[in-house]
Amino acid sequence: MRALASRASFLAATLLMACSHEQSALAPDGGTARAIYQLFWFFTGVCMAVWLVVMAFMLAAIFRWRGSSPDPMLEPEDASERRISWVVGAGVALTVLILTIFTFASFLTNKSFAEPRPRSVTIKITGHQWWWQVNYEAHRADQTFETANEIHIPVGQPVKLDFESPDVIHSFWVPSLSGKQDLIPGRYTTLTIEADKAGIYRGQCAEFCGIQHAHMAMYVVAQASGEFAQWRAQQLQSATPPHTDQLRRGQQVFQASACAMCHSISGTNAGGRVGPDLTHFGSRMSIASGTAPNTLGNLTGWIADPQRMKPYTRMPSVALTGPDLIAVSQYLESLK
Ligand code: HEC
Ligand SMILES: [Cu+2]
Repeated sequence: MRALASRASFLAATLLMACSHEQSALAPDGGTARAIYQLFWFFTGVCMAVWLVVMAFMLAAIFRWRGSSPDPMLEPEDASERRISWVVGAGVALTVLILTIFTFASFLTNKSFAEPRPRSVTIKITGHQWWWQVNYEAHRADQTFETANEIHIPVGQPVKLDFESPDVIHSFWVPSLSGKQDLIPGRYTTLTIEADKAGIYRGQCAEFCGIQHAHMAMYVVAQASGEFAQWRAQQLQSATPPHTDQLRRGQQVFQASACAMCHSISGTNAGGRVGPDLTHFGSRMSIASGTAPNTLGNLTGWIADPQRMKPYTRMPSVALTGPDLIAVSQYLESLK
């Protein structure tokens, strides 16, 4: 049974990988990530060239040393003295020139990030220990909705992210799409991301934020604009009402136990604001910020003992009977 479950989750992970992109700043797929990638290779290339030149000079010095007996330092020859000061002078000038070019190149790259661009979607992202709250903003309140740990964006369109943190400093980093941006308590920060290709991009918190910092990942799902509109329309809906006795039982368990104090499910009386919104939990890929793939088995394990899967997570274990545990898990998975 256990082997089967682990094989199933391995399969799910493999499927996830199949359509996902490598999490790497060296595999850029969007505007600012590409600029950072080019800057990186420019710096690396120039530094490599400098290193090669230095090594060449060193080897030349080793092979040309003739072991002359009278110490040359004691009897400096005018000509060699002049040559040495010329070489040192040129070395200093070249170093200053290269550093100036580097400073200028990184200034220009940074400046290009700040250029205002029309952005079709604005998303507010709140970092919590240790998960991401995601709110899609709109001019009309009935067009806004909340989700967690998974951000859908339309391909080829700049998307504005506004950041907030109520607890400690986090850092939002999806290496293939952009550089890092810190989320600082009491301060407003923002970032524009853009994906050139459809696909799933993994990112994670890049600023140590407590014991489960490593389990604070997120996925950016870049979709063609039609698919994105469809996803958005579905997220705007209230939760699917339970349509079997078993699912109804799951909903009752959820509403009658501590779950509803911390989680919201729109269209029900669960309105807690402590943990992730679960209105469309069944449509998400992962549980607890990328800690495990979202399968019924993993979910049951999570609800039964969240502290085992993610020690010190802010979700406590809630005592449920076996049948209640299964019913509530099935209910949450039905919330597509
Ligand atoms: C004290 C508040 C609290 C209670 C009570 C609570 N949770 Fe949670 N829950 C959280 C927090 C906080 C998280 C985020 C944990 C993390 O990722 O570290 C969470 C995460 C989850 C997730 C994963 C969501 C996601 O998108 O990754 C599910 C599912 C969940 N809780 C279900 C339940 C159920 C079912 C119950 C009742 C049996 C329950 N919770 C009780 C606070 C709570
Ligand atoms: Cu963090």
